[in-house]
Amino acid sequence: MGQGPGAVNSEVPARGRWMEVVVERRLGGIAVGGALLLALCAGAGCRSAPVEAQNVAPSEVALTASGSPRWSVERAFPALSFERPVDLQNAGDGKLFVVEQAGVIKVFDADKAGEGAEVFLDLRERVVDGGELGLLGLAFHPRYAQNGLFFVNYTAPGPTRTIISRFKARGGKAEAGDEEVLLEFLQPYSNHNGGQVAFGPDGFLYVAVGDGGAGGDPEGHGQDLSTLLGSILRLDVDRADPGMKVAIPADNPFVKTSGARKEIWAYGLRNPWRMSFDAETGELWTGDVGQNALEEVDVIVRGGNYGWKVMEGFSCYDAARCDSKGLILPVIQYPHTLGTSITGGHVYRGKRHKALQGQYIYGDFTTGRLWSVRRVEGQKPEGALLAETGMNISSFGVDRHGELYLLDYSSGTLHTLKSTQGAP
Ligand SMILES: [Ca+2]
Repeated sequence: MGQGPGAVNSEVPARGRWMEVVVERRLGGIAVGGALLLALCAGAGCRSAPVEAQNVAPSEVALTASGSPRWSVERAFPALSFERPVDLQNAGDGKLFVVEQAGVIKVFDADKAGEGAEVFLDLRERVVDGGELGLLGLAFHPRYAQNGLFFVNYTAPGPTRTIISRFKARGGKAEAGDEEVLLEFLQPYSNHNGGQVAFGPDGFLYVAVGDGGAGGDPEGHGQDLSTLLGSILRLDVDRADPGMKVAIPADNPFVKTSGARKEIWAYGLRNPWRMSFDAETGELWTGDVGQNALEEVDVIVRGGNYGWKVMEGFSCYDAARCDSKGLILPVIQYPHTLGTSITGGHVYRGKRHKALQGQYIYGDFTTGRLWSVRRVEGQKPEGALLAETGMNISSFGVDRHGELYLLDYSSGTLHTLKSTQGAP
């Protein structure tokens, strides 16, 4: 089974094949039901200690009251299109940066998009691209305006490995030769490379790492704290510990755990494809791509174990040793009848759409369905279908005002949400 950048399924993808597979897997119509909703982690408690999993009963995905989507997508910046875009970031000003999987970052001024986009960084000679490999993530230093520093996550060849590196922009552009590699680790298979890098409100850099690939996590990386695979990492990129290019924050959860990698912030993930911090609460949200049945949304907390491969979503995966004790279950999941490769999005904090305030908006790469989920303390999360976009949603991004964009991998275009019922 091949796949897009976020991974769909079990087998190692053949390079260049995934798009055919996406077409094969595309599902028609609005399917209802099957997915569970559950709040295990609400409010301030989410950010401290892991929450223990409980026995949960399934309930249905809540569609909007009418049963039909209330939103559609419309093209943003129609003068611009990109080649296989996988990330969109802003640096705190009016510019938007689009990451193309082959290894190019392009930049344009959102108010002057008609003038076109320019190359900000070209890393193609260092990147191995195809399937789920490539340049996958970009994060600007919180003080980018002063120091010009930014960070990328990409896969490099010979042997295939993930590289997290730092660049310094000069005069609004960056050069491949300015790279400083901060961290690298081997990727045993070509798929499940995670790829997001994002600064938390604490000023540390968080890195999403998949389980290393193949299907069914054959080497058990998800539950193995001695490997960086299958984890979210937390790094201090403003300092360096002896023998390292980064420092380990003193309050990382496993700094005193024998045999554990001290970079790990949370683990038990299969392929966290796109993660973001809620600009208001500071919570870290991700979509974790499932194996054969279930796609899930997780809120990541310090030291949390998100279950893979003991669990897939709310269900047991590795039944021989299925014990959900101590595991953090998803905020919400959906079954493969609705989509087969989740793309995590953002908690909406923009001004344009009041109806979406505070909702986490995410979608599916293969079916183009777009959903929201809202967590209310003490209640079951409310999920809703927002739109059937028909796109291969590879990522989301926000501008400096928190307005949301969707990236269509196939056409390379950017889109915004539009209410179809006149709601703000
Ligand atoms: Ca999980």
